[in-house]
Amino acid sequence: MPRTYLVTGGAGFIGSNYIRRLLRGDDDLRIVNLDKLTYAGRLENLAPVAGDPRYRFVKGDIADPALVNELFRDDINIVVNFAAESHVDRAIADPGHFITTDVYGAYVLLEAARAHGINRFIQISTDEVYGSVETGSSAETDPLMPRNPYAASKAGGDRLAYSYFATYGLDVIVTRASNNYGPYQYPEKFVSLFATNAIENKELPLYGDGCNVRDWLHVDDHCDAINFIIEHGRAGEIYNIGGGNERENIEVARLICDELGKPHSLIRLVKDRPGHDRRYSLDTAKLAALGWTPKMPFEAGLRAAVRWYADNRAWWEPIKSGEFRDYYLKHYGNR
Ligand code: NAD
Ligand code: TDX
Repeated sequence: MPRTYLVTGGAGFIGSNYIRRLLRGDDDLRIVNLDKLTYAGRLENLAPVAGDPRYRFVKGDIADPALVNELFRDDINIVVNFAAESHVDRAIADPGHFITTDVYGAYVLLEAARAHGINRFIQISTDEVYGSVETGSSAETDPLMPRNPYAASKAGGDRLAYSYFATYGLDVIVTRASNNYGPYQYPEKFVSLFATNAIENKELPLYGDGCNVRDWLHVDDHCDAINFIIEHGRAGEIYNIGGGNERENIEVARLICDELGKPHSLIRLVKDRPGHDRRYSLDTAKLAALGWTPKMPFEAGLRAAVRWYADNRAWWEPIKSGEFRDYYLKHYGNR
């Protein structure tokens, strides 16, 4: 029997990279992609695999119990729950959807998994649940201190998933990855926004003093780590997935300009994000001890990602002149 994956949020940035990767080989598997197609979900991300007989797309909400239970009748073995509202600035402006999807949606999936039985449930969480880390690095055993509604909702889904292991013995693993970058990232996130703005000779709005630190993980490394954890991880465990590439935002902004041959004067310091976490940093010893480390060197990965945006204007131009433009003007005006 082929293994059947339920991938949720598979039309978004990481989920679509994950599905394209799973289908790259000729492995005997099946994938059901459940995605609501919010502003961030784009079927064009999956155009290369849409005709693959192993792949099925279902448009719908993870927070819809009737639909989710129906899908679980399909003998799902592995659940990878990517579906989420994922952008911090949107959470600050309007937190409600984050709670319904990132917490209640996770609950609906976990309940269905418990009722129908599965082999493994991967809850995709994030380094943001640890909150701002002034010194040192967050280990999986560290307390959670989320500081914005996105991070708090993700912490809710993260701990709810664990509770289904502790209480019901469901085979759950929680992964906490650092900031992803790569192709097909909705152009509201730092790297994809700055790369596409620079291509268009628009200003790059750098929050605060530009010295906040993020750890950058290439999306291919993230997807590779998820597959490794599905095969080798232990039920009930949490695994940090880091890139080992901590950089100040200003440094990344300059690298993006350099790759595109644009002047650093495009970078403009703007009003800070409220509650802006100063630094994220993951202690990745646990996953390294299990046998996985990231492979993509940051400068090469960033260069490739920026090139992808330069070479794929047809992917992001309609987004930036449509929904994204309306959202941006509403919240930031013509800054
Ligand atoms: P994304 O915003 O690009 O994609 C999210 C996808 O989920 C979209 O396709 C959207 O349509 C879908 N979705 C949203 N609400 C849904 C619902 N109620 N039901 C079904 N589908 C729904 O996000 P991403 O950057 O690909 O992130 C994927 C996951 O990884 C998220 O859980 C996020 O919290 C986590 N994560 C992201 C990063 C990062 O840097 N991007 C880092 C660590 C963890
Ligand atoms: O316009 C911007 N200017 C700016 O200076 C944007 C969009 C961001 N930034 C800064 C804020 C952060 O310090 O860049 C850094 C990265 O910002 P985001 O891309 O919004 O990511 P972040 O807030 O760090 O959260 C991300 O990492 C963890 C993802 O969006 C989450 O989904 C993931 O869980």
